[in-house]
Amino acid sequence: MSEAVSYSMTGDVAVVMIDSPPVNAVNQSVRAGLKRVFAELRGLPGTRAIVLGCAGKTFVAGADIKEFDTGIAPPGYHEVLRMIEDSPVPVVAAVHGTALGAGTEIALACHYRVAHEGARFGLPELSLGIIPGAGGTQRLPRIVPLDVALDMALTGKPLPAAKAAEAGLADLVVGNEVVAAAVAYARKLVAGGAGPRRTREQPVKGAEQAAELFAAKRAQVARTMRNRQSPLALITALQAAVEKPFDQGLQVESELSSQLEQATESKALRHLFYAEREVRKIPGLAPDITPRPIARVGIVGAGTMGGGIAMCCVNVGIPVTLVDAAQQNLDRGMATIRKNYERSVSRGSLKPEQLEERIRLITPSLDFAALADADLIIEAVFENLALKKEIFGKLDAVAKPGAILGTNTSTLDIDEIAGVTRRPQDVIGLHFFSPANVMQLLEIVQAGKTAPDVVVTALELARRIRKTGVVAKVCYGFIGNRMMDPYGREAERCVLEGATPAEVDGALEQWGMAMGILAVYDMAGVDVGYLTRLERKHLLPQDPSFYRPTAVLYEHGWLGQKAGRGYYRYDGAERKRTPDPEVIALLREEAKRLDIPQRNPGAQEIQERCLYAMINEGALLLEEGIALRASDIDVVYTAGYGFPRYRGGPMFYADTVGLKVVYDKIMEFQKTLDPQYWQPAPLLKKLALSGSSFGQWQTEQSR
Ligand code: 3H9
Repeated sequence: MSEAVSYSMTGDVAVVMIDSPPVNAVNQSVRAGLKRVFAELRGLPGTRAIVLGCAGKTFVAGADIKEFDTGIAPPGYHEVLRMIEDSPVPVVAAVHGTALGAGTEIALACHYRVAHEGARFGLPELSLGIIPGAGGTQRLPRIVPLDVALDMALTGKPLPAAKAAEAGLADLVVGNEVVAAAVAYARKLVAGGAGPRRTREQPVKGAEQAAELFAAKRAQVARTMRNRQSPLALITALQAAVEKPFDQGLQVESELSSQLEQATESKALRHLFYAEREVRKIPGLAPDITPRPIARVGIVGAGTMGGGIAMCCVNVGIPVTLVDAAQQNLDRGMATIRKNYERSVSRGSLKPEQLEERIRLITPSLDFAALADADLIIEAVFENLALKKEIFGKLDAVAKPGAILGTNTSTLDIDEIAGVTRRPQDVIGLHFFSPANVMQLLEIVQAGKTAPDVVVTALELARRIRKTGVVAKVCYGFIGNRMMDPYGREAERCVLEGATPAEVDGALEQWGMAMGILAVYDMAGVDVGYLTRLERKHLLPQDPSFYRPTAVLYEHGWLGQKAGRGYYRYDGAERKRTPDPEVIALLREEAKRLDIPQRNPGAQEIQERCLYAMINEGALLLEEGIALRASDIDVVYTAGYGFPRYRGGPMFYADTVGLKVVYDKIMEFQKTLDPQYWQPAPLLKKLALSGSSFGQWQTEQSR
């Protein structure tokens, strides 16, 4: 078996290499290997310097996340990093790829750092609900100024090599092979008489600003990272670096780290880390299926959605043909795309010549025949089945053999759409979320006859355009919108019972949703949901209160933000939402007409009704096989619906509450609320009564 850590001598410089594919994550064997090698080198006469580098595509990308579940077996991080730092000869880190988390911390324990020009240094621990736990909070502010250290650790955004050099984190940036460059650098150090430069012996940089900085960051965290504990713990640990000697600071970091590792926040975020990688693996699909090549994409519909999808493609260099029935739509669509890119240019995230290049990659056309050479055509027109069927008939006539036909429907029956073509095996749902160029999620809907390689191609497309693709099967609303239905139903019903829109949204936002659902309706357009429901009226419950508030707003033409009013008023240049007394009074009147007794359900009941209704629907989706895994639902909700990541997604959240608690509450609501809506999903009932969880169920299913 090859060793995770080995060394060789290049003259009097020892080159230590970590080789732990795929990303050199630090596990027990890496730590043990480093300990063994550094001990051996200590006793090796003639060693004048040590270079520490990594094999493969990257420097250490972090601690092995799996170890947080199993416990960190000895030797521990502190012991190993201390050995590196204590080396009597200079140790130079040779960094390429991404030094993340424990990777950056190892580099900080080295005495000097040489970085490849493409390298990046980052501390993404907060995204896992933990803080740097291998001395990062104590060593980083001794190398870079305190404000830079705080920003790096709070945002998790990696510093590119050039910026790292500016901040003092990299001593040298090179364009050639980094290990060889680090050996040359080490030789120079030795020749110049430089010895070890131990980070822990350096003073904290910028400590004089510490008090204001910490106060400002605490206030910012309270505002922007609601309900989370790791960001505040991070600030406490950095504060210890300023206020305490190194070893005591390290102790503070260790205590906070172990608390955080056990907390639900970190378990939820670690769950998502795995869930987001698991979604790419589709049970039942042979691993050797190759995706179809996608060199050109066609898009039908130059509206907000079509334009956003076009941007996703040209952003990664895929040329697009954008077709619409009316010239003015094409002109408006192209103008919007340009305006969006201009905003990026003014923010400095895009160069003007890149803007022009991207616009050049889009060919607008009024003619469906222009789609003949597209490898993938995505229909993105209004949500109307008859219209979509008509378009698919036309696409079938013009698309080349083997071209994939995607529909961006968010609710409709894709089998029916595929049925109008002679190639249902090439038809798939590609549900983008608005704004498509920003939102992370791509729901990939495999219809009854969709060929496996078409699913694989869609997943590959998601990867290329840097989105998270989640595969679902066909049903009304697929995973995301189907679960939104009962969630929104309860929110609207709470409004009729006496809560104001601001109380309903406030309860959901306080719990952690990015935006309350009623404010979301205002943003998306009140008409969108109303008209979708109108189309499937025959399938909806015979309940006059069902989604009635939205209908009332629609009838008044108060269609949300675009109309300046909906559930709220949107006045002034900022279009800030404010409660609308007229709407509240109108909804009270409506409740009276419907004979709904008035009471205020309160925040906790609003949260439980909305979330448990959503979770129950999720359990039905699992039973029906619409979602492949409970964790896929969690990815859909956190990537596409503003569900708080630190709660892990709806199904993981249900597990943390306890399925028996959720089930009992649903049974209580069955008695106190409208029983037609409070029927526990059989799977939820079974798991709750047997003391199981969605997580356990998923593990059993995959065996
Ligand atoms: C930390 O360091 C704590 C410390 O302070 C010390 C505390 C005491 N562990 O993403 P990819 C796997 S916290 C285990 O598809 P890419 C991943 O699951 C850590 N496994 O590749 C996948 O496996 P599979 C801080 C890991 O090229 C495979 O590697 N570090 C880890 O798109 C390929 O991954 C982070 O948070 C890991 N740390 O992106 C960095 N990382 O093929 C997390 C990856 O079986 N990682 N794997 O599904 C990343 O951001 C990306 O993986 C990276 C590569 C950018 C490195």
